[in-house]
Amino acid sequence: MADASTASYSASDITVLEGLEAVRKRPGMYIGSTGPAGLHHLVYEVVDNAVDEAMAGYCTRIDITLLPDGGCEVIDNGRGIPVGKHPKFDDLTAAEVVLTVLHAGGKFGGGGYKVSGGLHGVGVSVVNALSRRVEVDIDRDGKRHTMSFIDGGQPHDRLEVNGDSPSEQTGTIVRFWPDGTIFDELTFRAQTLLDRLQMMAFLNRGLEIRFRDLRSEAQRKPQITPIDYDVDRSSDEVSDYVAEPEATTIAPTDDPGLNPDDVEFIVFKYDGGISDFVEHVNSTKEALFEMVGFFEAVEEDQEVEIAFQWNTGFNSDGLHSFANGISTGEGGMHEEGFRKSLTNVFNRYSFDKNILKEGKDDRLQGEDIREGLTAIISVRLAEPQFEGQTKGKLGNVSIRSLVERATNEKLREWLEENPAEAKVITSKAISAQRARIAARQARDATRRKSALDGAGLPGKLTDCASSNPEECELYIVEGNSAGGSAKEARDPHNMAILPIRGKILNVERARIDKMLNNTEVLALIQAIGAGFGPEFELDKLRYHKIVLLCDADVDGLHIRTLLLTFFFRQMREMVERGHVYIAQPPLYSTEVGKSKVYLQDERAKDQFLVDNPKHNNDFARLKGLGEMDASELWDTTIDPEQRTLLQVSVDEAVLADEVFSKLMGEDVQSRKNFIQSNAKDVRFLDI
Ligand code: 0RA
Repeated sequence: MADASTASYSASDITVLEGLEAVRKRPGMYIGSTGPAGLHHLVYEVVDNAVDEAMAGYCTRIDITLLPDGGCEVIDNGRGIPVGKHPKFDDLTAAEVVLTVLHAGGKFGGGGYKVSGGLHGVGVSVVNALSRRVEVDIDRDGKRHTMSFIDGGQPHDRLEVNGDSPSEQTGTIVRFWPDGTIFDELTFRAQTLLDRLQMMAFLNRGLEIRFRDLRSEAQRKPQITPIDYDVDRSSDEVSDYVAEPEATTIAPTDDPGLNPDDVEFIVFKYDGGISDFVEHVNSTKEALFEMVGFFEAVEEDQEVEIAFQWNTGFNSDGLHSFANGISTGEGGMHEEGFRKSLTNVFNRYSFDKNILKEGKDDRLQGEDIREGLTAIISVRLAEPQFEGQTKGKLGNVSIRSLVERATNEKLREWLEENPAEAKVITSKAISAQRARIAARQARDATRRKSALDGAGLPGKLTDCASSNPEECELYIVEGNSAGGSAKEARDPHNMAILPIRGKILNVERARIDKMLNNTEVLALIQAIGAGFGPEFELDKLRYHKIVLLCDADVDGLHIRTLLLTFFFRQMREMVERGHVYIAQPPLYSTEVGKSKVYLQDERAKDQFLVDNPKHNNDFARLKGLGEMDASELWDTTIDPEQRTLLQVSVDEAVLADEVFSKLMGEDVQSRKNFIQSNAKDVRFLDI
């Protein structure tokens, strides 16, 4: 035990701490990774507990604050974690058990229709295990109770009453400081948290979620170091990262951060729930009609709500589903039920109303009807079964029939009640059907030329020698001259180069048949070798790393975004599984003595000047990849021993969709706003 001042502990308490030790030994098993995703997971874990209180009907508001010293505070106005003696563990209160025993976060005792995240419900004890300090304040029974832990869950101050609760309120405050010996990096990224919090607010109608960031500018920036050839920084090894014993440091402690009185909360509260969600997603697109459709169905121990609206776009992947507030990105029974019924309802309606002629016209396919559809399916059920590779697939069979029955009945009703809307949706579906048939013909024609089946590789591709996809990397390089340097610089054993000239087609605004006429798009599909769209097969990837190598200027950013949009829309699994990376060529170079030093960006340059106050050469700004010769390009950007690759991640697909629509869609103003507010932040491109 760390602290001699704590009260004595019995044998069962020691098992408790052994449990937390297991979490510290294998953090990845509990929070996925020790990278940024795992770090943010800690916040979600605490917030999820508060949301559970909201789902149970006891909590109406959750406040999340990022503290200047690297901590995070989550306040809820729920019932407060129970503070009485725990029946199973002698000497421990229930609150201490919740904080120190794995999986104890669940609501013990009580019955009824309990709904909880489940998947993420590893419990706040995991947050405790992975924090260097945790403070908990509980308002319950009119009293303020407090306790704290240090060094991964060691009790520091046991639970005690600390006066009365302010104005008879109840609730829980959890403050935690992630452990720098566990995490690769300790800096929270506000936008990542905001995306998730906003999603939670949409999914919990009426719940108020507020966020504020009290960190100064400097405290918000992750530490980065100038490129230094003596340091091994093979930081692209994201998945195999083993935490170094050396602690990651946090922002300087003499920086007081911002005054809470000066910082407004960002507030998410949606009385329209998932209908507001659909409206939000479509706000960056052009809606096909104004109304957002909604229906719901409730059974004894499960319920579904569905909101939907069509836009004028061509994507048929705007269907997003959730179970107990958790994104089910791999779909599952609820999605199956909806898709099947959607197709049937629209075909039935079209034939009944003679929009399609029975026995003469082809049936609409699901993808025809889903073109331009934005829909949110949210189900709640007592014991969700999360399956699939990423545990993002809902397996409960019973929910399929509920969703299917509800959609059969209520969507048909909606169509009858809204004939004008029904008419534009069916016409759109029929155009999509025609385009689909045309695209199939175009694709077949292209196939015959052996272009897409992998047999033919694009002429512009300089392939690598190895044929083991796991070690192979495809560099997609902007411009022919940079492509030339990259060809010379690469390791021909496992690095292939594909130069892309000019702007590739904006796939956000084109249907598939048109895309296939674009040579750059064709070359990408051929080189990657795994098909596209619904026929994309991850197993066929010819390279496990797809690296985008673009200039660090506005044009480069644009091309990169076009490429990411294309991958996200047509090869999404490749992005979701972390196969897409962004190379980071440096922005500056300078001479130190006889050797050249490259600096990644403005911040690295500033840091360099702090570290080398006597430095008196002027810095050269590298204008483009083309300016570096092959050896410079190798040293700064490609050499696996020295490069820093950014792995592109998709946290919330439904919101990533929004980002791409903003960037690439019809709405010019929101695109401008987005680029202006995020252009400097491209280092953290997790969409
Ligand atoms: C266990 C049982 C109950 C509530 C909680 C835990 C609880 C945990 C957290 C974590 C953050 N905020 C929280 N709020 C509540 C049920 C309480 C009861 O039956 O009164």
